Formats: sequence, C-alpha cells, structure tokens
Amino acid sequence: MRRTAYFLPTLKETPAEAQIASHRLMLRAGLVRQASAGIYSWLPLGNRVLKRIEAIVRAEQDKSGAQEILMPTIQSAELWRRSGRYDDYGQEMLRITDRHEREMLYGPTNEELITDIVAAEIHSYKDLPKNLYHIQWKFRDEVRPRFGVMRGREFLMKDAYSFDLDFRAARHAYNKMFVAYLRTFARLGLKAIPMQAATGPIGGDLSHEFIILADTGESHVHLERELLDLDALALEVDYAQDLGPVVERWTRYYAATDEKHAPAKSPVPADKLIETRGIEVGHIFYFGTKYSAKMGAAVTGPGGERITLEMGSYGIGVSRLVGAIIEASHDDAGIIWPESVAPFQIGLVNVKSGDAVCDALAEQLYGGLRRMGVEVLYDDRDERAGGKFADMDLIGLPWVLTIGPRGAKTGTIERKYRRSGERTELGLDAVLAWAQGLNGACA
Ligand code: 5CA
Repeated sequence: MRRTAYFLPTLKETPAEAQIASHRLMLRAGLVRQASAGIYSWLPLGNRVLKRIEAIVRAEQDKSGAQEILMPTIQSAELWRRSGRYDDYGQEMLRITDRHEREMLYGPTNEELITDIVAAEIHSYKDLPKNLYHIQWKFRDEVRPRFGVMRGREFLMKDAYSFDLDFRAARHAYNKMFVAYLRTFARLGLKAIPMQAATGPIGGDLSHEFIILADTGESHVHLERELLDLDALALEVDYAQDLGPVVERWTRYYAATDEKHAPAKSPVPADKLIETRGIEVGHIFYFGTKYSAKMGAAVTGPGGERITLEMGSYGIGVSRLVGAIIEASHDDAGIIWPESVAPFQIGLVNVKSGDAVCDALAEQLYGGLRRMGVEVLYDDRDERAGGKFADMDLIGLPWVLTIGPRGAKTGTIERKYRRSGERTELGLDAVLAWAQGLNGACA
C-alpha cells in the first residue's frame, strides 16, 4: 500500500480526552475515531488489526471444535423475558421499539438467542456435544465508557456457547475453551492469566477471567508469581483427550479477581501474592441449566428420557484486545505491534521521494515485496524524513526498511526492527530473501 493513497490520518498532538497510552496511540496512529461516547469508527489501519485478531481467535476456536455462526445484533425482548433477564439486565441494555411497537434490544450477549436456536433444532443426545460461536458487535450502555475501546458501549466480542448432556461433558467443553484461550492470547503476544472470577449477570458457579497485567487495567487482581513463568505458546493439545491436567497446571497456583479474593480465606499467605491491576480480555462461564431449563433446551436421552442441556458461555473482547495489546506493547515513540497482529509487516521509508535513484530502488523493493505477498506500507510522500520516521515509529510496524540517497547509490537498504531498534544494512536481494520468511508472506 502506498502511503499517498492510503487513508491514514495520524496526529502529532496528543488528544486531550485520552487518559491512557493505548487510547492516545489509537487516536494518534489513525486506528479509530470516536463516533459518540463509547462508540468508534475503525479506520483502515485499525480495521486491519481487528481482522487479524479476529482471524487468530477464529482459528483457535475452530481448532477446538467450535463452529462459527452469525447471530443478529438486534434481538426480541420476548426471548429475554423468558429467561427472566429482561428486567434484571437494567440500564445497561439498549432497548428499542420498532414501528409495530414491538420491544427489541441491541444484544449485550447471546445466551437467550442461542439457547432458543438449539432448543428448536437439537432433539437427540446423538447431536451433542455442540459448541457454537460468533464474532459480533454488542452494545452495553456502560455508565462510564472510558479508555477508548477498552470500555466501549459498542464493542466486538467473540462469544461461544456449549451444549452438553451432563456435567462431565460440560466440564470438558469448559476445559477446551480454557486451553483455546491460553493458546489464543499467547498467539496474540499476550501473557493472559486465568483467574477465579465472579459470574455477574451471566450467572453460574464456575468461571475464569483471562487477565493481562497492566497498571492501567480496571480489574484488581491477586496472584502467585509462578503463574508468570508458565508458557502457553508451548501448549500442544489434543482436544479429544482429557484436558484436566493442562487446566490443573494453570489453576494449581492461586489467582483471583478482587470480587473473588477474600484475604481471610485465601489459601496462599499475602506475602506470597502479587497484588496488581489487569485488563480482562476473556471470560468463561459454566452455568449448567440456568438458561436451558427456562427456555426448554432439552434432548431425548438413550433410554428415551428427557435431559435438560448443560451449558457454558465463553467470551473474548476482540475490540478491547486492540487496546490491551497496545497497553502491553508500546514505548514513548508509539505502538510496537506483535508480528501476529501487525497491520502491515513492513514499513518502507523513502527518505528522499523525488530523487531518481531513491525512487527507483524503493519501487523495485516495493514491487518485489508485493509480488511475494508481503504486506508493506510504502511511505512515498513528499515529506521530511523526520516526519516519516516518527510516523513509522508511531504506527509500530515490526520492520522498517529505509532507503536514503547515500545508500541508494550502492543499492544498500537499512532494516530496523521496531521492538529492539536494531539496524542492519542489506542489499536488495538479501532483503527480498529475508522477507520471504516473514509472517504473512505467501510462497
Ligand atoms: N456471554 C458471556 C460470555 S460469551 C459474556 O458476555 N461475558 S462478558 O460479559 O465477560 O464479556 C466477554 C468479554 O467481552 C470480556 O471479557 C471483555 O473482554 C469484553 N467486554 C465486556 N464488556 C466490554 C466493554 N464495555 N467494552 C469492551 N469490551 C468489553
């Protein structure tokens, strides 16, 4: 992509309304713009990151055996009356009346709708287990939307719902999501720690929040230091096997959110615990028959008996993750994207656009990278070099290739790794050979 053609409105000034780094950087790097309180438009660069995160979430859900569907954002109030949550949900629910005076709502979550679908379509124990998920916008009329996409009113969520015959099977479904979440967050470059959590309006009695540690997080948490040393990237799992031992490895250490942590009852003494803040990027729940019983989701068992389904639900804050990743990975100059979610793998800076030698080498490099399928943002603008470098650091692409008048004469290109600042000089062929191995290059 050529920067001269790309819609990438970066800001030099720090927007006054942004209180935390990720919000500031998302506005400055042209990822999002606020549409109204807690509601954002995603500009091309932000949208690319969102899609890459979605793709990783989707790949790990699919690998675990969950199946993707797509439910609507608008739901009928009648469904929520059946579960009893229409009144309980309170002012966080955005209620809408259509032209026929029918009460509707913008979905804050989907337990009712999915249970209704399964109740109508699944009748035999032979059709179980099932785990159905979608990646869809939600609306919660938060009292204090803040920190940009971190606590939005409209936000993108991956929500999965599992249906099983009995507790044992439901626990296996829960464990599968537990492990899929560990893998997902690790692939996103995050160290997310599962913590015992309260269940709030979703309900149930078994629940974990996945939390990344950050001073700007809204959750207060307590955990044993050993958890920070566990490596989820090394997890190779067979989802058909008993995942109990994997879950046990992560839950044998104590970690709990403030709501669940009772200092007097803590199994671990206070001096062994870290008390800190974190960002909740995922939350999983087992709640048995809470919805299925009320909404008639039951099947016929092997002996002809009627069995009410055991359920769990599993959420990931997809749009929140964009902010969370930035909180975890930035410096004074800007964002530092993990390769797995970067909007482009490479930024190409032509220090002297308009100079025939620089332009020729830059075009050759840009063309070569594109033919290899590498995603590259080429800053071909007629601007000061300082401004181009500052913008590249701000938007945080993993690699920056620079072509300047001195190097161009000998065909030399400078390659910088954004995360470490390490610089190397290479010729055109060497750069192309190196880029072949990059994440995102298709052979
Ligand atoms: N139905 C369940 C699981 S599918 C559910 O709604 N869980 S939740 O309420 O915990 O939300 C799931 C995830 O969505 C959270 O872990 C969080 O990462 C994200 N999330 C929740 N509220 C917001 C918000 N206001 N802004 C951005 N992300 C949010």
